[in-house]
This record gives sequence, C-alpha cells and structure tokens, in this order.
Amino acid sequence: MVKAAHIIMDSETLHMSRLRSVDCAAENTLHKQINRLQCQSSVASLMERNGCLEPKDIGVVGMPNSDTRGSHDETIQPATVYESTTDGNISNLRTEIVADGSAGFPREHQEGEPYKCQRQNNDRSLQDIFELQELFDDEDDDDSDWEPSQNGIISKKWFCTNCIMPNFEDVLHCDVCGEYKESEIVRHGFFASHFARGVNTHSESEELVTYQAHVGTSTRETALGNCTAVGFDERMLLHSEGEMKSHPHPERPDRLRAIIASLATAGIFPGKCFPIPAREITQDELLKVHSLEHIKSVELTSSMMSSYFTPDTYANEHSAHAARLAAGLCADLASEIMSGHAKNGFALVRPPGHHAGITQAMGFCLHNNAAVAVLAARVAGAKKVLIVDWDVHHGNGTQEIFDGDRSVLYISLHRHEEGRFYPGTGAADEVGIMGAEGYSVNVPWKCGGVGDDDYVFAFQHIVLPIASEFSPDLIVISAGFDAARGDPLGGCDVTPAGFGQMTNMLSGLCHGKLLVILEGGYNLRSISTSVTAVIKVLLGESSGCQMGGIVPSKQGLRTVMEVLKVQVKFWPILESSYNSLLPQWEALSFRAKNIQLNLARMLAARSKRG
Ligand code: Q9C
Ligand code: ZN
Repeated sequence: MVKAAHIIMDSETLHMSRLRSVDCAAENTLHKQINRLQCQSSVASLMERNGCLEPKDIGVVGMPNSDTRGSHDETIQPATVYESTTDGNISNLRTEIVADGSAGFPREHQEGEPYKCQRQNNDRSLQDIFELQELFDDEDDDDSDWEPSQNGIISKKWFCTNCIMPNFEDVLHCDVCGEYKESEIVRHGFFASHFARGVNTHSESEELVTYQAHVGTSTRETALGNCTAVGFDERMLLHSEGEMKSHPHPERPDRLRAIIASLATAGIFPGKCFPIPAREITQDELLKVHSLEHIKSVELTSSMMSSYFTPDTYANEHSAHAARLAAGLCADLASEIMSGHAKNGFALVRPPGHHAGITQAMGFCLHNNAAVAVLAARVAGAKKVLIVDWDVHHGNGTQEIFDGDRSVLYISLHRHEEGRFYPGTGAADEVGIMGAEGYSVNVPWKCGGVGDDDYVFAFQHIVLPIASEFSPDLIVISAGFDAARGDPLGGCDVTPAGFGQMTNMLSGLCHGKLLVILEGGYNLRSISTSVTAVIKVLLGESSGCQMGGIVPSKQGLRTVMEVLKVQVKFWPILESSYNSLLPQWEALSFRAKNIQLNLARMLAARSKRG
C-alpha cells in the first residue's frame, strides 16, 4: 500500500510539473504587480460615490517601474468605471488614472522618517461591488456581462480567475492583479474545476479515487506522532453559489483547489503532511456551540438548490454537508493534536466559520469551525484554549460564542475603521463580559493597507505577552488570508513571510500545539502562497524569516497603544509594553500636532493677507 501511494504521488508530481513551469514565471511577475493597480480607479470611483474617498486620492499605488508584463512601461490602461444612477441604471461615469506611484499615499511626514506611509483605504473594491450587487442584478440576465462604455461601444467583460475582479474583453491581463485572462491557476492538478479544465489526460473522478486511496494508506499505516496533519475533503468543493450572479462570489470552491494544487506542487501535501479523513460533525457536538434553531436552519438548505442566509451568505444542496465536514475535520484535528497523535495541523476547510454566531449564519459562514474545534479540544483534555483570529474581518461569531468564558481567550486583529468595516464589531473596548473581561482582545486597525510590520508589532507587544500569561493548552488560529497583499476584499498588505512569522511566534507557546483553520482569503495566488508559508513553519522547515527592525506605521502604533491602554487593566504584564512605547507614541503625536498647528497658522496668515 505504501508503494501504491508512492506511485500515485509520482504521477501527481509529473502532472504538477507542467503547472510549475507555467506558474513560476507568472508568480514572479504577479508578485511584483500584485499591489500595483490595487487601488484602481474603478474602485476609487465606487468609493467616491459612497462618500469614502476624496477624488484627489484616486490613484494607482505600487511600483510603476516594476511592470514585467511586457515592453510597455508605465502606460496604464484606463479602467472604465460604473456607477449606479438613482434610477438604478448602471452608467459609465469616468475614466481616470493617476499613473503616479505616490498617488494614494497620504504623506503626513517626510521621507526618511521612521513611520511608513499607509496606503489609503480606497481598495474595498469587491465589498463595494457587493453592495451594488442588487443594482447589478436588476439588469436583464442575458446582459449581465455586457456593459455600456463611454463612447457607446459595447464591450464584454471577464472575471479574473485569481482575484475575481471584472475586466474588459480587450485586456489580456487582469487590471487589478495582473493574472492572465486564460490563467491556468486551477486548471491542472487535484480537483481542477470542470469549468477551468480544458483537454486533460485523466478525469477528475480518477483523481478522487487516487487521492482517497492515498488518504486511506497514510492514516492507516503511519503513526502521526511528530507530524503536521492536514484536513481536507473534496466534498467541501460542492458548496458553491448556485445562482449565477453578475459577479462571481469570492468564497468559491477554487480557493481550496488552488491551495491544494500549490501544496501538491511543493510536495507538501500529499508528501510531508498527513491527511486526516473527514467526518461529519454530530448534532450533539454542534449543540455545544450553536442553537438548535440555527442547526435546523442550516440543515433545511439541503433540500434547496439555492438559498441565502444573508445576501452574501449562500447555500446550495451540498452546503450543510460541507459545513458538517468542515466542522468535523476541525474537531478531529483538535483532538489529534491534544492527544499528541499530531504535532500540529491545518484545516483546509470551507465554508468558513468565524462570523457564525450562536444563532446565525452570516459573512459566508455557516457553522463556527474554530468554536467546534475548541470544544473538541476541551473533551480531549484542554483546560485553556487561545484563539488567534488574523482574518481581516472581526470574528464576531467566535467572540459571541466565548464572550463570557474565561477558559477561552479570543484575540483578533482586524480592519475596523471605527466600525465601518464589515462586520463592524471588534472595537478595542470589547473585552468580554460577565467575569470574562480581558478574555476578548481586539486589535482594530483604523484603515486598510496594514502590512507585516504592524501585525508583527502587535504580536510582539500584545498577542505574545497576553498569550504567554494565559498559558493555553492549545492555540487555534482562525486563519483568514484576506489580510494578504492582493486580496480583493481585505485591502491589506500582509505577505506570506508575515503569515509565516506570526505562525512562528505562536509556535513557541504550548509546546507548539497549533491548529490552523482556514477562514477567508479570496486571491487564489495570495492564499496559496500564504498557506504554503504557514505550513512550512508548522513542518519546522522555516522559522518565518527575520525579526529585527519592526517599525509600525503610525496608525499601527496608535491602535496598539489604544489596545494596551484598555487591556492593561486585565493583563498587568502589558504595563511594560505600554511604558516602553509611550515616548515613541508621544513624540509622534506631538509632531503630528505641531504639523497641524503650523498648517493652521499658515492658513490664518494667508487669509489675513488675501
Ligand atoms: N455589505 C470572511 O472573510 N461582506 N467573510 C459583506 C455587506 C462580507 C467575509 C458586505 C464579508 C464576509 C470569512
Ligand atoms: Zn474575512
């Protein structure tokens, strides 16, 4: 049997090598470009309509000289912009590009100063498109991919496989992420979608059989002992939005396909990690997290081809099953780690879970996988569990489930924008309730564009001190990769090395008992490279790169100070962090005030003159 698994892997390796040659070139190109056009004018205009952005801030952010796509240099194709008019029609409004790499960076201080400028939060692209979804969908179905353009010429649009942003027929590379129109990102390898797959040598069902054989072999014949376990089941790919909307849903089956293909190419899975077979979570297990009413409402979707909990939380007839498998995998991974059968683990699951609360499905989430895992860990002997949630959105569901529970510490870092970013919860002063104050720790970023340094800085000064003090028996990471560079929803800037670094920092606690659970993350290349980086740390193959010289952005330092101020009441150990950062912070806010003061004086003098 072991031999058989080897043969399967070899044929897979061969199979994947085609993908590798295609992808490496694209990967290099893409990584340089990924940020380049993130703040496209189409996005900016939508934001502007919503009153989120000053027109002057519209710009192209990134590296104008890094275009490796072809011979053309800074010539940036104008993106066409749609805006819904009051009568519900979609009309083309404007075409505006500032081909200047510095545009969009608000410059509060001079070059060379220690605080990095943050990208303007003008990249909530998809979110805005979603808010307009109903308007888009009012259009006649047959016309859904046809949009009028400024000069009356009709052009057909296509959606980027990698980042799902809309593009015009005549461009060959995605305007937002640079992915090739006919991208083969999920074309080959395990579970490539029927849709994306052209001519292929062997069928998907053959691959399923070989994959299942491999799962069976390794789990039966190998002791997991010191290994990294991976939970995956192809039946979770069946959860998809049945209705063809005018825009593809970001939480799509290809997310898992892309990750699986990357891991296979790297020889990590199958290869170095051990597969955990999926099982469905039981109703009794779910009842420890969710209300019966919620469980029933999810089950009810099995009899419907298409249903919705919220406008963006869909289900098809397979969704409830997929959600039970996702939760079951998380529960089993937690028990395997607690029992010592596995060193650590990664749950490659969907639908995601952290927005699902006691009584409701929302934010693409049906059952709360992380919460289910915590309860399974408890059954397996864990007294205290730490949940670190680095999905770009606040895990309102997880926080609600454990709000009054001192045995579960929930720490979340998320884009918040004073409650304007989805789901709106997770302010620094949400600390837990009913005697469990201090057992919810929220790190709410004030804007988008947050990158590695701010995350690592917050880990150094908040997450690690509190986590060591708490001394958990297990750490569950609610690992969304939508804070990743290139994500269409998150608009942040965390790199694979950043995710690796955070994983590495946590692996020093509780003897490395770490369960990583996939939450969000919608750019296929970003999530694939990020998951790979995290698993390499879990495998002990990488220590997550350099650590020195972490310089937070101004907003990052401000958020960290705010959180320290709130949490120091519950975690006295934070006092030293707070005191050591105070001079840095005061100097910074003093300088900012001075700039403001000087500006005010200048303006006053000017108005006096004229
Ligand atoms: N106007 C996860 O990343 N966007 N969920 C809603 C409503 C929902 C994200 C916009 C984003 C949910 C798991
Ligand atoms: Zn998210």
